[in-house]
Order: sequence, then structure tokens, then C-alpha cells
Amino acid sequence: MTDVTDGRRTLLRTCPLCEAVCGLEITLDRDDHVVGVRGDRQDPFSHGFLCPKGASLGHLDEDPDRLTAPMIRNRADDTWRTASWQAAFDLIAERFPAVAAEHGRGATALYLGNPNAHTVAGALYLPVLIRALSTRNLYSASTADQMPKQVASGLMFGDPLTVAVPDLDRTDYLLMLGANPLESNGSLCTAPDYPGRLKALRKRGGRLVVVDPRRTRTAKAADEHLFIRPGSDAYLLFGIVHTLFAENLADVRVAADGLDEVRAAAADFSPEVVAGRTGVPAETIARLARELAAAPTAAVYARIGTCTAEFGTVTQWLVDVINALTGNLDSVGGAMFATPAALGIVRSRPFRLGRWTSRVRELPEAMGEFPIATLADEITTPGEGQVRALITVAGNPVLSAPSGTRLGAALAELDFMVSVDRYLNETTRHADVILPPPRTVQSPHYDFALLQFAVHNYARYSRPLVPLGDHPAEAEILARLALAASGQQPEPGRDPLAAVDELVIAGTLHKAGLLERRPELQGENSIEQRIDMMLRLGPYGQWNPQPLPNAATEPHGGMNLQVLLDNPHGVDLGALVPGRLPDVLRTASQRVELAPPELLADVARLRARLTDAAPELLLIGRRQLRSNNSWMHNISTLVGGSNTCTLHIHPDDVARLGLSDLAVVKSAAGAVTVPLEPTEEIMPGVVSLPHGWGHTDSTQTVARAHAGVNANALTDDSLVDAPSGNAVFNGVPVTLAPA
Ligand SMILES: Nc1nc2c(c(=O)[nH]1)N[C@H]1C(S)=C(S)[C@@H](COP(=O)(O)OP(=O)(O)OC[C@H]3O[C@@H](n4cnc5c(=O)[nH]c(N)nc54)[C@H](O)[C@@H]3O)O[C@H]1N2
Ligand SMILES: Nc1nc2c(c(=O)[nH]1)N[C@H]1C(S)=C(S)[C@@H](COP(=O)(O)OP(=O)(O)OC[C@H]3O[C@@H](n4cnc5c(=O)[nH]c(N)nc54)[C@H](O)[C@@H]3O)O[C@H]1N2
Ligand code: SF4
Ligand SMILES: [Mo]
Repeated sequence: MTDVTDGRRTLLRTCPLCEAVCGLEITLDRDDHVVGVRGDRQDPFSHGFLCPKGASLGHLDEDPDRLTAPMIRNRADDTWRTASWQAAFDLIAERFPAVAAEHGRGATALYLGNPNAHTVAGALYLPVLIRALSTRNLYSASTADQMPKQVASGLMFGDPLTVAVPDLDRTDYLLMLGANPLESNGSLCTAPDYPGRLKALRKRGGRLVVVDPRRTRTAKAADEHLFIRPGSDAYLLFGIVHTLFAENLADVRVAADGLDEVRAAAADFSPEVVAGRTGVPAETIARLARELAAAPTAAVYARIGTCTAEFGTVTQWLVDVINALTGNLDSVGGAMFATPAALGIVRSRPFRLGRWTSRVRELPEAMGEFPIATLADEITTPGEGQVRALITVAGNPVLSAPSGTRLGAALAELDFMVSVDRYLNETTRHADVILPPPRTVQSPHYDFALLQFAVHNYARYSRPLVPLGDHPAEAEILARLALAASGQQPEPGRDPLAAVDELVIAGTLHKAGLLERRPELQGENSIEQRIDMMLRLGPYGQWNPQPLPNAATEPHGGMNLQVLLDNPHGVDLGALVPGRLPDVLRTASQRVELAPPELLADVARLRARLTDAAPELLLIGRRQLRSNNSWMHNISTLVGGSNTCTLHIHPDDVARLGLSDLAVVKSAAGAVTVPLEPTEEIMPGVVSLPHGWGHTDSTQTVARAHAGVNANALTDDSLVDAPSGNAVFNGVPVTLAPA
């Protein structure tokens, strides 16, 4: 699609900015600048949907504050200079392994941020970096996000990646808690055009019920909205479970263990008992249970508002307990499991939690990670194993982690720090070296992580639209960083990326007994050959002995890279299929574990908190349509208007506390001064502050002009969800005073 007159061309690529994986049509001028972005109407999954962030993809490239060359900091006077890639890697190879040599591998740590879930580099090359460091000090945004869901799924299904998603396009009834997909575009439920899909649900006669302490855009688009006291979702869900048993409505249709234990655990939590704690009337809770049981198909879905809470894992567990009890687990219109095209991580043994614990607070690991809520402890607490060197990749924990301000101060104490990031920001300013990735349009794209949680089976691959020039691919940056961090130099004349890929390819093919077919792998480079291999070995794959049938893959005898290259708008692999159980299970029993002992144990904690005195004011977060966590506030077309950092508060609370425009918000962890935005759309007794703001220490000029405050100066890292170690962002007790 090239226009010969002005050299403009329109190319296709998946949007990497959120979990909706929208297909984009990107127009580039003859100098490779992005001059237009539209939704790809021929994409069989997103059908042309586009949001304001996707439309701004080109602005990210043109941002004058975006880093384009490695940066090295002079610690003596805190100044930065640009450096060559060689000089940057040389410095890392000199300094980073020296810390491990002197203090042991436990003195090095890695933090992985959210955008890694959206890049090929994050999916395929972080394991190499993790192996190179071989430290237990591994942290990521997962423990500020969805770890409760993964732990609950791991314990119930045996695999933390086996996550059930609502069958959005076919369900008759959706109970949604703590999610606002009309602003976030969805999470752990990959669904481009979530707004359209919810509209369609209601149009076909389905019912949408939203539970949220705020009357959000999604709540307004629902049949019913229920206010809930922050942090009390587990009580509400237990009230539903109690009713299902009490009224003989439970109807489990999958092979499952633990039904009696669940019934016993729910015995104490009748709707009447939990109503006061949740703020939802008992009669309403009982009605929700009856409606879920009576609907021809139904799904319960709960997201970030319920994960980043004190009982996040118990809540996520109860979500799937209800899906199972109402006969909706693994069946059409219920909570289902996707069948992604690429071969995933093959887990042979059941998921286990807490195989080792952190040094300072003895918090259990989950999926090989320690809670981000304890990274500051590990840096600042002296002793053997104290963290002294850190690598961050695509993360901004000073703004995103609980007690972020405290973590920022801790980062300043490190002996050495490296960041792979687009920007010099609140976190990376503490680094000694920053390695910037290339432009988005210079990177390939395949959604290894997100298609695992898709509401429709689908695959799409995008080649880089623009050549790299002399900028290394992010995959190569990670591969070279892995070498440098372990004190190695690349072998002369050998591409470090190809060397890594060859090892992975040989290992995988050997396991599959297909080593002799190595020469058949296609692709322009070793990254593409790895993708080709994962597609060939996946459920629809050419090398799968029994590939799932599909019209697009048929001419090739199954899925491979060429199928995706031939179908650049993406391939429709069909609606989610029921009956994936027990195949997807990795539990020892090969049955769904409805009552894992690790979760039953946490119910005692929940029970003990039932009658706690209620704090007068509770802080929660919120997401804004034109924000992306902390890192898109430097795009002038996205900030301003509704996208500013204000505290939502009910007018009655404003009056009661004698507040005016500005207030000081205090918590156990810190204080901020923030403008108030009174609104009837929040529960009295609850205030909401978006995260990702507080750009006072950034070199990003636009972001600094709209700085806002760091919500995570208020959240408290001493508090975690016990089973998963996840951060607690919602339900933080605060006090307000006039500024
Ligand atoms: N525009 C935009 N989109 C994004 C992002 C972004 O920053 N901006 N971030 C992306 C990321 S990383 C993620 S993880 C997803 C998250 O996607 P969502 O889970 O949809 O996130 P939110 O929009 O924050 O919705 C969470 C809701 O939970 C409510 N809530 C808070 N506390 C409680 C509680 O105790 N109980 C209940 N029931 N509700 C509560 C909040 O009021 C809020 O409306 O969004 C992704 N998409
Ligand atoms: N109070 C509160 N805190 C929260 C949340 C909340 O709801 N409330 N939500 C939590 C959630 S769900 C999440 S996911 C975390 C996010 O936590 P983080 O991942 O730590 O934070 P982000 O703001 O997403 O920062 C992403 C960083 O990656 C960089 N980046 C962007 N694209 C690329 C790329 O392609 N390559 C590389 N190398 N770098 C890139 C950006 O410049 C930025 O510095 O925040 C959590 N924090
Ligand atoms: S909804 Fe998400 S994936 Fe779609 S265009 Fe917007 S940011 Fe990109
Ligand atoms: Mo997230």
C-alpha cells in the first residue's frame, strides 16, 4: 500500500499499549515518520476499534524527550551524557558482575515492568536475563497487579497461566467487580472494543451488573450498579456462595474436589452477616446468587480493584468457585479457557507457592518472584544478601509500587543500577546506565501473553515496519545485557541474539523429538524462527500430531509463521471451546481443586476482619482513558481535561470535613496535597486518586507541567495480600484536612 507520489505507505501492526491488542493501520511518510493511525477494520478480532492512546502511537516516537541513545550518569554531580552502545555494555560488564562477585548473587535484583507483557523482547528474552542473574531477587509489576489471580488459578487448576476469562460474546449474565473496561479497555480478558461487546451483551438480552465504589463509565453502561465498601469483595462473594448452598442452587458440572470444604468455609458468611461490611444489602446479595444460578449462562469477572486489595487471592478464588458452583466453568457463555496458537510454557508439575521466602520479611515467593512491596526492605536492610545492584526493564516502580517514595529513596542507595527504558523518569533517574529500546514501529509484535486470556481465539504477527538502522532491537539489548551482567563479552563475529535463539530452538526441538526438522523453520531472523517454531508446535500447529482445524491454516497443514505473514490482518481461530478441562489442568488430582488449603487458611484472616471498626475514609485508585499507568503523560494531546490528577470525593464528605479546593491526604505511609474533584459518583467515605502521576523528578517536559502527585506515596508497602504477596492499593485508610 505505497502511494508513489509522496512516498507514504500504510502498514499493519498490533497496538502494544494495552491488553486489547487492537489491529492498527499505520501510515508512514517517506522519512518513516508516523503520520496517521487508524483501526484496522479487516482485523477479525478488533474490527477497526481504536482508542485515543492507540491513535497517539506516532506522538510517542516524535516525543523529543524519548531517549534514542544509551545514557550514562556521573554520580558525582548527577549529570547525564549519551554514550555508545559498546561503552554502555562495557560499563555494565565491568560493574554489575563485580557486585555479584563481592557480595554474592543474592545482592543483584531484577524488576520487570508492565510493558514487557506487550513486547516480543519481554516474552522471549527476559528468561535469558533472569537465568544470567540467577538471583532469587526477582520482582515485577505482577505483584502490584494480577498475582492474586495467578495464585488462585495455580492452586485451583495447577497452572497459574490457566486463567478463566468471561465468554463475553456469548454470556447471558456478567457480574463484574473492580474493573472499568470502558476506560481501561479490559484486563486478563483480552477483548478489543470492550464497550461494543458489553453493548452487544445487553442488546441480546443479557444482563450486566457492575460492583464498584464508584459509578464508573462501565457502571453507567450496566443494567445495575452496586456500590461496595473498598476491600470487601471477598465478603460479598462469600455471601453469594453461602446462598448458593443454602438454597440448594449449587450445580457443579466439572470434575472437582473440595465442595464440602467450600460449603463449610461459607457457612459463617451469610448475606445478613456480610451486608454491613460490604455496604450491599443482604437481599441484593441473595438475589445476585439466584440470578447467577438461574441465568442460562453467566460469568463472574473481577479485576484490578479486587486484586490489589488485602484479600485479593481469596477474592479471585471465590470468583471461580462461583463460576464452578453455577455450572458455568469451562462451558459456553461462562468462564472459559482460551486456546492460544503459540506453544506456551509447558508445566509438568502442579503449581506450588512459597518454595522459598524473602530475606527480610520472609514473604513467600509466587511464580519465582518476591513481592514488589518488599524490594525497598531488601535494598535498605543490611546483612548478607542485601540488594546492591538492580536492573529494571520497562518499569517505573517509584510511581507504581506501594510506598513508591520510600522505594525511590532506596534506589538512591544502590551501588549500581541499569534500566532498559524509553525515558529518563522518576525511577530511571537513579540508574547508572539507561538503555533505550527502539521505536515501536521498529519492533516485531506477537502477543504471547495476552492471547492466553483472549475472549476469542485469534493470532496476529507484525513484522517491524521500519528498519532498525544502527539501533539494536530490544531483544538484542536484553541478550547483550544478559551477557554483560554475567561478565561475558559477545563472541567476536557472533550475533549474541542468534546465539541465544539457537540454544532455545535446539532445546525445544530436542524435547519435542524434532531436532532434525530445524532447517525447516522459516523467518527473516532467529526471532522469527523462534515464533515459527512456537506456532508449529502449538495447538493448531503444523508439527502438532493432531492440529485443531482452521480454514486459514489448512493450506499449510497447520499453523506456522507463513500463515500469519499471509494474513496480516490476523487469523480468526474461532470462539472459545468448552470442555478444555481436564486437559488444561495440572493439579495432582487432575480435578479442579475448589478448596486449596492455602486459601482456606486465609479465610480465618478474613473472618477475623469481619467486625473491624470501619475507618472513616478509604482511598482507592482509578484509571483514566488517556493515561497508561505512569508513562504516557508526556504526550500533550493526551493530558489535560479529564486526564489530570485529582481526588474524587463525595460532596457530603467535602462539607463534613470543611474542605475546599485543595486537601492534604494522609495515610500511615505518607502525605500528599491534591486538588479535590467533588462528584456524586463516588461512595461517601471513599476517595479516589489515579496512580502514575507525580512527575516532579522527570525530564519529561509535558509530564512535568501536569505533574500531579504520586498516589503511591500514600499506599503502604507493609501491607500485602497474604497468599500472593500482592500490593494493597485499594481500601487504604486516609485522613483529609484542608491544605
Ligand atoms: N486507559 C488506561 N487503560 C489501561 C491502563 C491505564 O493506566 N490506563 N492500565 C492497564 C493495566 S496495567 C491494567 S492492570 C488494566 C486494569 O484494568 P481494570 O481492572 O479495568 O482497571 P480500572 O480501570 O482501574 O478499574 C478498577 C476499578 O476498581 C474499582 N475499585 C477500587 N477498589 C475497589 C474495591 O475494593 N472493590 C471493587 N469492587 N472495586 C474497586 C475502581 O473504582 C475502578 O473503577 O488496565 C490497563 N489499561
Ligand atoms: N496506586 C496504584 N498503583 C498501581 C496500580 C493501581 O491501580 N494503583 N496499578 C498497578 C499495575 S496494574 C501495574 S501493571 C503497575 C505498572 O507498573 P510499572 O510497569 O512499574 O509502571 P509503568 O508506569 O507501566 O512503567 C512502564 C515503564 O516502561 C517504559 N516503557 C514503555 N514502553 C517500553 C518498551 O517498549 N520497552 C521498554 N524497555 N520500556 C518501555 C516506560 O517509559 C515506563 O518507564 O502499576 C501498578 N501500580
Ligand atoms: S484500546 Fe488498547 S490496544 Fe486498542 S488502540 Fe487503545 S491502547 Fe491500543
Ligand atoms: Mo496492570
